[in-house]
Amino acid sequence: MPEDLDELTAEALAAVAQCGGEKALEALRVRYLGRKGLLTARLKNLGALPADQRPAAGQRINLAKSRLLAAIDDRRQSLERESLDAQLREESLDVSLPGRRRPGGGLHPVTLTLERITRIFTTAGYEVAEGPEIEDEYHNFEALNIPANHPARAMHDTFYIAPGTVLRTHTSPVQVHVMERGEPPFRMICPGRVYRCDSDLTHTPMFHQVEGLLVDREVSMADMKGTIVGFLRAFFEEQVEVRFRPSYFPFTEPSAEVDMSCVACGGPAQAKAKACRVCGQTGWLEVMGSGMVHPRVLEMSGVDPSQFNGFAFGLGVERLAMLRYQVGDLRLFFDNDARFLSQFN
Ligand code: 2NL
Repeated sequence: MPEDLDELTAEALAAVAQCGGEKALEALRVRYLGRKGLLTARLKNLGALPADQRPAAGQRINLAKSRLLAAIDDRRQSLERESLDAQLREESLDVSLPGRRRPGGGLHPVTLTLERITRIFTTAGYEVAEGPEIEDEYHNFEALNIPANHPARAMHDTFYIAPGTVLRTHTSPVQVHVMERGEPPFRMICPGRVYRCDSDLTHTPMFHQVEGLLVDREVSMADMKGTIVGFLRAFFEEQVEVRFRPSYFPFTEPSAEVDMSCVACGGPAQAKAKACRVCGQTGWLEVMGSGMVHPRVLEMSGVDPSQFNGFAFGLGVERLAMLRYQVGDLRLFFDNDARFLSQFN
C-alpha cells in the first residue's frame, strides 16, 4: 500500500474506474472511505503530525476523499444505467409483431345436427317445443299408452331418480305437455337430451332425440310419408330412397320403422358389391320410428280423437350425425377430444 496520498488516491480511482459491479464498488467504498478505511485512517493519524502541518495535510486528505466519493457515485450511476439498459434490451417487446392466433371454437357435431334438423322443420312450419329432463312417470309412460307392466319401464332401461320420477327416456312427454295445454292443430318438434340405463359400443346413457308430432283433421299416413321423405332428402342433400316397415310402438297405430337407402354405398343395388359395412350389405339404414298417433294418446291429453288425428316420429340425433359426417364410433361424440371436434368447424 502506497505511503504517498496521491499514489493511494490514484490507485483507488483506478480501481473504481475498472470496477464491474455494484457490490464490488461498495466494497471499494468501504475499503477506502469506511470507518476503518485507508483514507479515513490517514485523517485519524493527523495527530501524529506537527501542529503546523495538520491543516494542510487534513485539507489534502479531505480533497482526496471527496474526489474518490464523487468517482464512486459516478461509477455507481453508470453501472445502474448499464444494468437497466441490459434489462431493457433483454425484455424488449416488439409491439408491431402480429398477435398470437387463438384457434376458433366451433359447435359440437351433435349440436350442428340438432340445429340442422330443427331448421328443416321450422322452415316447414313446425314449432320447437322444449321441456324438463326430469319427468313424472305419467308423462313419460302412462300418457303414451305405456302401461305399468310394459318392458320399456323395466329398471334396466329407465333411470328412476325418486318414486314416480324419472329421467325422460324420450322427448314425447314434451309433446304431451303441449297437447294438454293447447288446442289442435299442433305441428311441433321436440329436440333434447334423453336418458336410458344402457351403455355399450352403440348406446350411451344420455343421447339426443328429436320427436315430431302433427295433429290436425284428416291427417293421412301419406302426409306422414311425404313429411319424412322430404325431411330425409333435405337432411342428407341426396335423393335417398325410403321404405316404411311395419313395426310396433305403444303410442302409435299403425307404426312403422323408417329405412333409408345407404348413404355410404348408395343402396341395395350396390351394397354387396361394395361389401358395405355401414349398412351390413343390406343397402338399407334404419333411421327413425314413426306412426299414426294412437287415439288413446290423443284422448289422454285432451284431444278429441273423433275430430283429430295425427302422425308422430322419433329419431336419434347421434345416429343421424354419424351417417351425415361419416363418424364410425358413437363414443367420439362424448370424448370431447379437440382433434375430433375441430374437424367440424
Ligand atoms: C324411435 C321411435 C317414435 C313417436 C316416437 C310419439 C309422440 C307422441 C305420440 C305418439 Cl306425443 N308418438 N312419438 C312415435 C313413433 C316413433 O320414436 O325409434 N325413436 C328413436
